Amino acid sequence: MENREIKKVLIANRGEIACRIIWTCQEMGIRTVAVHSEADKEALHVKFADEAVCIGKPPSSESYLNIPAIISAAEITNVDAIHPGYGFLAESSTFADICAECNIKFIGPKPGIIKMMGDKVEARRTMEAAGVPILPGSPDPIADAREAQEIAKEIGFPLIVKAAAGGGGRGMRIVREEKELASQLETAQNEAEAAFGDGSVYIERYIERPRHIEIQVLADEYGDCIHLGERECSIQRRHQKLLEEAPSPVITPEQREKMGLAAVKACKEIGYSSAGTFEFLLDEDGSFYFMEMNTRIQVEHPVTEMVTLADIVYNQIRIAKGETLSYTQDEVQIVGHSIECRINAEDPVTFVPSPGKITAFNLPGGPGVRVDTAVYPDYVVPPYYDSMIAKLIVHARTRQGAIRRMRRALEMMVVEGIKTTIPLHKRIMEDERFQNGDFSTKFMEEFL
Ligand code: MV4
Repeated sequence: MENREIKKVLIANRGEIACRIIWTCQEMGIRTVAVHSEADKEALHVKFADEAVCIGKPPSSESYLNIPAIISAAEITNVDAIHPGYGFLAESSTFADICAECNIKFIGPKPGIIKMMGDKVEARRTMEAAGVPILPGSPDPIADAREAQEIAKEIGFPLIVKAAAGGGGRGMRIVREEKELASQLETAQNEAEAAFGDGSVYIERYIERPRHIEIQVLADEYGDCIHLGERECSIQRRHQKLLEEAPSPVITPEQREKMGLAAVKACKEIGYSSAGTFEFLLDEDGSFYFMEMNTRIQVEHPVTEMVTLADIVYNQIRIAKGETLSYTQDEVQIVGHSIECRINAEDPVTFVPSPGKITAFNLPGGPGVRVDTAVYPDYVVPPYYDSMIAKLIVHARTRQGAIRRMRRALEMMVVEGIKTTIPLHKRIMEDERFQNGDFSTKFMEEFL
């Protein structure tokens, strides 16, 4: 196999994921370069990297999203590769293209694939062609109200209008009856135009109480691909996930194999390489439908790592080096149960961000507890970025054991000086419907 040398990696990110990437690089003997904004001089990723480069002012647009500044830092430090983490430039095909032009390996799939998956209409069409189940809907962007009415006649109501350039729930409109269709279509188009500069929308049959289930895949550059099972991500609020678990309490081994095989087959057909995630909607009758594909490492990747013993960042780097996958599908086993609680610097009732100084801090430990974080005592959480300050992850033999372990770990986690979502997670762990695995994406609407 043709191998690319990766001796030094620049991490184009901050916070816990930058630290997470550094941990694996260190284990692999790869040197690391941190980039940081002026607000992040005291950030942990800066302290743990071998080198650090300041790339601009505190706002993301002037630092972590500043492509020329990041490429300059990569050139000055002579790195072989850039790991983008999640968010920021992780799904920018433009950034991946520029990295390639500069002979820097972008740790992720090919730019053309990132671009294709960014267009939700094209992603849907591609998945349908690859045999992945999709919901009945429009094969192309909707031209006008008349076309919308024709499609509605075929798929019925309720239906959902989604932005082609959207994702993560922005620019969606649910339509429950014919007489609302034209006006809701126009609203969705206007919102999409305002939010993304692209007013293209498409239509799908609406599932009332779905679960959000996603499949983690790993694919090398030679057409081999495996899946690492599913994550259950239904517990979310306003399209922000609050906690995730693996495996899903409702997915059977047969269902897992069916969803996994569909994802693997699709990866092979489109020439996908690197780690990736297939998001599915699971209907109450057990049917699953493709929603979106994420071409990056995800926030919730640790729950998969816990139940499979895989290091997903290690696999991303191996694949980027041009190596083959290090295990076969038969060697992947799901052992026990893992839950991740996202600890945000937010008011646990209003979800208003709560940046500031952490005056007291204690991390839980003990059997089956993992904490991915970049904060420490006396650290000042800056107001400029995402409010997630830690991920508390547990692993146990059973789901009930994992819930007990999470309750214990949440009790032992101390963060003072700022408000956090720890109290909210304690309440969710005590909820009977959560404990019974009896929930959908509507869980939080019914919980609060
Ligand atoms: C849907 C749906 C029901 N039916 N599509 C939300 C995020 C975006 N990726 C798509 N989303 C949804 N699409 C059809 N045809 C319900 C949602 C949805 C949702 C999906 C996953 C997790 C949380 C959600 C919360 C509200 C709506």
